Amino acid sequence: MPNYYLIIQTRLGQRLGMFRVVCLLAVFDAVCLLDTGMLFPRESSSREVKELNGLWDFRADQSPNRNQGFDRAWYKSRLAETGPVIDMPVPASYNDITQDPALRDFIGWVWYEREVVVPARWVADGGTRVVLRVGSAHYYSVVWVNGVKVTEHDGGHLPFEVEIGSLIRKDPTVPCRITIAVNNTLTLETLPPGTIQHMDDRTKYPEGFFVQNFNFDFFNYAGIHRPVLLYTTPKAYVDDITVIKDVFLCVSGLVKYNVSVQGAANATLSVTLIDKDGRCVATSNGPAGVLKVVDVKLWWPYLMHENPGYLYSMEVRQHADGKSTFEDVYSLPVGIRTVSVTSTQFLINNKPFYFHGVNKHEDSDIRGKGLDWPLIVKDFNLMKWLGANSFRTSHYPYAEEILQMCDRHGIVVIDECPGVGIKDIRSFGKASLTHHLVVMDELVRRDKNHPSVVMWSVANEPAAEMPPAEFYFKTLIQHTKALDPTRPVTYITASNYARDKGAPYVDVICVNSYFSWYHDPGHLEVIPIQLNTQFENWYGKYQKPIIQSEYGADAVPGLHSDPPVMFTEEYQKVVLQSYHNVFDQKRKQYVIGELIWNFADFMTVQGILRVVGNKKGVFTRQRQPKAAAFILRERYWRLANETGRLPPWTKYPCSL
Ligand code: GCB
Repeated sequence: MPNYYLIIQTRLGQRLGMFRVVCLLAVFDAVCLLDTGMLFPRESSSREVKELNGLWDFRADQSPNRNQGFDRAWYKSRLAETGPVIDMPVPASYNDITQDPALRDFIGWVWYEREVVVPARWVADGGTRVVLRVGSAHYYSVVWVNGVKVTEHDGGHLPFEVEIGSLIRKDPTVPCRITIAVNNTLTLETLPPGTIQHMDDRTKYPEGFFVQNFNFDFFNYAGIHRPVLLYTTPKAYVDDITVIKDVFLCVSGLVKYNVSVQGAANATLSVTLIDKDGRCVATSNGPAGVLKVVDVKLWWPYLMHENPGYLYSMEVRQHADGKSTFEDVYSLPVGIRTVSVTSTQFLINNKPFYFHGVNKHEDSDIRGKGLDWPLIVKDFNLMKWLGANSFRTSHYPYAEEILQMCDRHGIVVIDECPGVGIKDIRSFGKASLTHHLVVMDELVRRDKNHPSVVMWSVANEPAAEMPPAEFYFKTLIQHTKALDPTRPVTYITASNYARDKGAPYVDVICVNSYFSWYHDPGHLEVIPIQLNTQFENWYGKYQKPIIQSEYGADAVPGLHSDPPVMFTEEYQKVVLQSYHNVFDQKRKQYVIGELIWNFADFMTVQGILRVVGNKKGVFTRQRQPKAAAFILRERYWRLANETGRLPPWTKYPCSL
């Protein structure tokens, strides 16, 4: 765990007589409940990575209590010996892979297994750590290697890992068999929460019938959603890196870093910052220090600068000591930028930033929530086509690979934890809060170094008016701020401004509203007045900047009507335009952003309000534009040309 340090940093300001003290809190250690890092696995001269993606053996435990796999210890032998297995791609949700509705809607334990040939040199060299890492598996996972339990993890959207070197060395002649059992059952204490309801009335339901209830609007896809891999490090290794960036007079960049090493008491470290042309621009030694970059190239958002997403590479080198410690090298991309908030503005590098972006889901045909590179790249191309400069990871942390794309392309991110659907008062209890704090620790630990991440969102639309919400959100937000004092913290509200218990603690008010959809359906004329009232009420009470974090309407592609009626493409268009008119007045005052709900159509549970999923996308689930996409595109490019600093060729779409 990085030792957060007290930096008493005197800078040019001191010379000018302005003494500035930057206290980056000794609280990190005090609040963070985790004791190891979670650096993204990267190859280097001292590290190798072996991906285990592809086909795994798979078996759902269909026994009535879903516990046969544990009762009969399926992990002890090859899964195929315990019963019938099928091919299952990793990464992918398992739900839409077969034609079996029972698997699509399955609740309980599923088992994955795969044998791996481990390179002989990894086995032979006892000085090599071999780490098994799962990018994410939804929701609860237990992992065995050659029948020995090695780890378990609670939570469906963040990575976990375990060192397995000693196990694979036990008998180097047998292949390494990895078994992962994953359970998608949600409880009142999971994030997101859910409950299982058994239906015992035999006149209505078959024997053993039960359903899972939850208060969120996306399909609870399950399985191994992100890459599984093995990677190596030396025995003594760079375990974590924390960088905190500051900019001085727009000329010098300061990168304060903190490196934690495991396996060596006194490691010798050197740190080098390298620019895109391969030039070394700053160096330092030791586990903590400051890299000063003269003529800094700042990290700017897409459309705010002609050279967005500028990244340096920070090379951390732990030197061999000639005896037991070997060299370890880790390179971390670093973008230098600042973020701050005033009562009316969101500032990046001290310049006002207006969020014109989208809300997304990790969701697509067949793969469900499985990481899929063609989809990721297509989505980035579509966001750029739209002129979107930002998105929110509604309603859970997305794959770190996506954040890396954001860093490189300058797409700004509001990074949300899976605190969605917290509506039951029992989910505000101690166990829920404790778990929520751990999830924030895991999220900040993974994403703290991404320049694209500018704000944390601790929840979406909780029942914020319930009495326990005040203590719950006060604790959660303060904890998150202590973990990361450099970024604002928020949660997304849909509560009444006067009764929302968490709003006093957030830095930015993020409001969701669906006027003329869930309220006054069909009455487009109410939007101007109701939206105006919404903004005036929130700002009047809190004097904090506001983001319209969701708004929109369902449109079934190809349905048309003029005058517009609900579910047609025309209705969706007019909803957007009516919201935009109000945004244009309020963004001159305190509205700092607008995020459409949603980028693309996505799957939900079946119900009378959803026609094969949620259709509020401006793109279909197959990423084809609806009429609303063109409205948004015209607007976003106009906003970009007004608020950004664009090279001439990017102005083209304005002539639309
Ligand atoms: C919301 C939720 C989002 C839903 C959306 C809708 O407020 O935050 O998860 O999908 O509304 O379409 O109802």
